Amino acid sequence: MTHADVFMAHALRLAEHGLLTSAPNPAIGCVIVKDGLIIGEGFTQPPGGNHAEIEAINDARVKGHDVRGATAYVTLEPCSHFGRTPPCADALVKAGLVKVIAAMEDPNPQVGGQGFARLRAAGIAVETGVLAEQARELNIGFFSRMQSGKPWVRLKVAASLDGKTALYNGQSQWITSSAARDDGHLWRARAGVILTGIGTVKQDDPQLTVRALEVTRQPLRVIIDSKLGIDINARILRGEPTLIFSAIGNPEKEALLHERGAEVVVLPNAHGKVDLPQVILALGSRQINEIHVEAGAKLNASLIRELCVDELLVYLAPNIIGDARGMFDLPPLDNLQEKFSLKFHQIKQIGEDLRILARFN
Ligand code: AOF
Ligand code: ZN
Repeated sequence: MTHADVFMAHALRLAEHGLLTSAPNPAIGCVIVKDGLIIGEGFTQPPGGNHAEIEAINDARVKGHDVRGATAYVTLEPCSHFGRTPPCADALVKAGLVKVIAAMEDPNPQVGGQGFARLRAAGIAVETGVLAEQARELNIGFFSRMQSGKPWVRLKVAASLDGKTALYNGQSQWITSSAARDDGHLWRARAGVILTGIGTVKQDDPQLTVRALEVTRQPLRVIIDSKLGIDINARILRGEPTLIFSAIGNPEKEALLHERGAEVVVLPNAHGKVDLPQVILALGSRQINEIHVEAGAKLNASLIRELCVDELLVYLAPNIIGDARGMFDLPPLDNLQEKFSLKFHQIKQIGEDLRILARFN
């Protein structure tokens, strides 16, 4: 590890502090280094609040340091545009920094290299590419949305070692342990949307909120309900906002749902079902970076068949259930060549269970 790697790793750890609050902005970290010492630290504040660089400059000043002549390590290119806040590149110039080391360029077309250009034009040395892969991973949803218009879709399943998620009678509590359930809530919390299907709403009457940890904002709950058959007394409609995608309009039911604070969007495909790829794009237009799917085997399968999933988050418990419900309600294949191939991205033991992150190619 070089010195630059060490400081950037520190900036990445700071960035993580903003993971549950910065959306739709990426969670960015910044450290200001002078004479080999960290004199200021910052991370992205909730939208409208300071970006990481401004926080780090302020932090150094509050601690009585002179930032002139210092180097900033930032996990993303400093911004060059007037968004909710003024450009960080200008603030770094004004503060008298001499060097900026960024993990990578900002994929936001409003920035996209112009932050670096502004810094260079002001005589500041710029380096980029330090721990770029880690920086991208941390904000994978933001990068996905900026590059394709689509949020990053992570589909969670908790299953026994033989891949079963529930008994045929619906009983599913609890296959995995409490450590895995708490870990699952952390992934819920960092997503902008928790997506489920009408089958799960009917079967489990879930709340799909983050409860295992304290959060300042709850993800938007999104329900795929082709026939708009949701019970208006469903628990998911209480409290936090809910968005329902259906394939048919039903003004009366929609009015009832609006009274409950839910929004209904009619988005059919040619088969009379909800158009799932369009749902993903629609959520991207609403500035959602990450979608966390917690649904039943049917919707899980449709999302996979319609190539809407980027990553599986699988908790595997060390138990065997036997004949029971599986993860994906996919039809039998005639040929193994038709299988869906993934790559294991990360495997970790969480309490007694295994957590597997696997990505589609
Ligand atoms: C930075 N530092 O910490 C972050 C940046 O509307 P605004 O002003 O909050 O700007 C949001 C955009 O700024 C966001 O889309 C992304 O391009 C960039 N994020 N930039 O210099 C930061 N979070
Ligand atoms: Zn900025």
